[in-house]
Amino acid sequence: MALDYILSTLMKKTDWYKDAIIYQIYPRSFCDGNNDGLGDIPGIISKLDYLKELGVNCVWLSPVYDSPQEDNGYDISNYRDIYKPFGTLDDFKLMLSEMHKRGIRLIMDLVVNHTSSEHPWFKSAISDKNSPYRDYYIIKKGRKNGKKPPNNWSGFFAEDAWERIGDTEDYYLRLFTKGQPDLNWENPKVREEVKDILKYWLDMGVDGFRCDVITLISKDQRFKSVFPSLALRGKKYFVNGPRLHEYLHELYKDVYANYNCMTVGETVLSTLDQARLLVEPAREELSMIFNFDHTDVDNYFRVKWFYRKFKLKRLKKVVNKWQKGLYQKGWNSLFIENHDQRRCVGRFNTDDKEYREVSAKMLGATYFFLQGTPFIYQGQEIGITNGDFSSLDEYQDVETHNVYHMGEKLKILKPMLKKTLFSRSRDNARTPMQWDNSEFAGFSNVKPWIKVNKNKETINVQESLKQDDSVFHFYQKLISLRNDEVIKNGEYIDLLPRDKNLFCYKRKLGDKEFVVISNFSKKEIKLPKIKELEEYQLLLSNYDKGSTILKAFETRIYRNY
Ligand code: TEU
Repeated sequence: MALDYILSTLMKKTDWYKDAIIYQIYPRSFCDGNNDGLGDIPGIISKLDYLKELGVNCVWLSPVYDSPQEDNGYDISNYRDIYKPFGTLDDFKLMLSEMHKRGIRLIMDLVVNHTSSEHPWFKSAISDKNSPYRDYYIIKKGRKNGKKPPNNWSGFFAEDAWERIGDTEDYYLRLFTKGQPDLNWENPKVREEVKDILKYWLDMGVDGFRCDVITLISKDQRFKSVFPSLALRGKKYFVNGPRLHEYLHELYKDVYANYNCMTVGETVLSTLDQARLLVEPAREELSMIFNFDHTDVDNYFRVKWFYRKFKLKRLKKVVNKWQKGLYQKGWNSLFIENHDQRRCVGRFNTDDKEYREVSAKMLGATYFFLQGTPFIYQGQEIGITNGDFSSLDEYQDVETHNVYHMGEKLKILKPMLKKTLFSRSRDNARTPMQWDNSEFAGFSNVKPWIKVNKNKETINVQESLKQDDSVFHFYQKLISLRNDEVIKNGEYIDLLPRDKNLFCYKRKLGDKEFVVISNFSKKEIKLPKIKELEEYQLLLSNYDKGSTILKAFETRIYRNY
């Protein structure tokens, strides 16, 4: 077992996550160990040497808990057991020890803003008004004798936020699907349940948690209606609610403080000021957060369906805000893909065809040397593209279907609806991992639960491992360059904030400087006259020979030490 891992588990609490390179696994789509068409834990175990070779030292595992899978596991019916098709608790324990043997930590997905409607708590809550679990959920009387919901809030999946309980006058709050009732965190029993769940997995040796939609757990108890709007009506009453920090500090004090673990909060719609309160070490709430500002630079109103042309200056402004905003105040997370976002190649003005590899490398280098902990989403390290779905029935994601039906209701023209929906659907990130060019891409020997992208013929791990200049080997180099004090603690300085095509920044620690320059366009652009680029040593580029011209999507990394 890797020495630094053993040492850190002996020590009470360390900020090991500041040296972590975290690989996100979406279990349904990673590797199918028993050929039932679904990825699973034995499949993950069979690929741990691959992750070791890539160089990552921590895995974020999207939910593997027991679940009816209405939202692919983000709807949990038993927090202490594994979804049977994914394997058993013994499989899980074996996976955890095999990871630790390789010096790879594991963080689990903590989904406690809501449970599944199949969870025994909820079943009891709605079957008996006097159930001790009734107050585990947010159940309110409807207006007009139950004919109308308690207020006009709407949820994240383009539906009303309330579900009527049978033909009673009562409704339960569900900000996602009707199969995901929100928990009532006002109830101290609910918070005790969550603490016990955390201790259960931490005592098993798990190293931390990615906390799902954690900024939604506190709701404004006035449950007031709001002025009608198209999306997320009422969000000011259920995002960053009044007791959020109190609850997070309670979890820290009663659980996290006693383990050498980390937490990363998924904080949709959070501002920099709100983020500072969440990650300032002295406040003892979260280790870091996922903010989504950079994933909203190509949409309007932070709703990804409202397409907006990408502008590099807008992205640089967001990166500058968060790099400077949290510098020496809190720790950032760094990501360009996850299981809710479309693939990055072909996004941010890049190209997923002729320039796929250089685009994947350019985007990788650009985000990898910012301050914070980098996350790599499965397949990103070989430059996987969006899915090649051709009809709505090939999509599996509940959100995609909900939004399609809302689009129909709003009479949005089908071609426009499909274009936006298909390019931005979450299923683009959930196609089976492409291990080789066999029929089902080495993911399985049988037809998977979701369509395999035909481009697995050329885009697959086997091919990437063979080619020295592949995206995989480029990510290996990025990972090896991150182990550097300047990257860890250096100040962030944007060297070309107003340039429309070039993203050039440096990380500075004393007189040591590390510089990244990236061309976000297909055009060839003259290398700007910046002394750092003329005098510093070129470490890495996604093109063989550098010149005074930056080629399409060219990226270069320099340093003076
Ligand atoms: O996502 C929350 C969230 O913000 C997403 O729903 C996002 O708004 C949406 O995908 C944008 O299209 C978390 C999980 O990451 C997601 O997979 C779950 O569906 C959701 O919470 C509910 O648990």
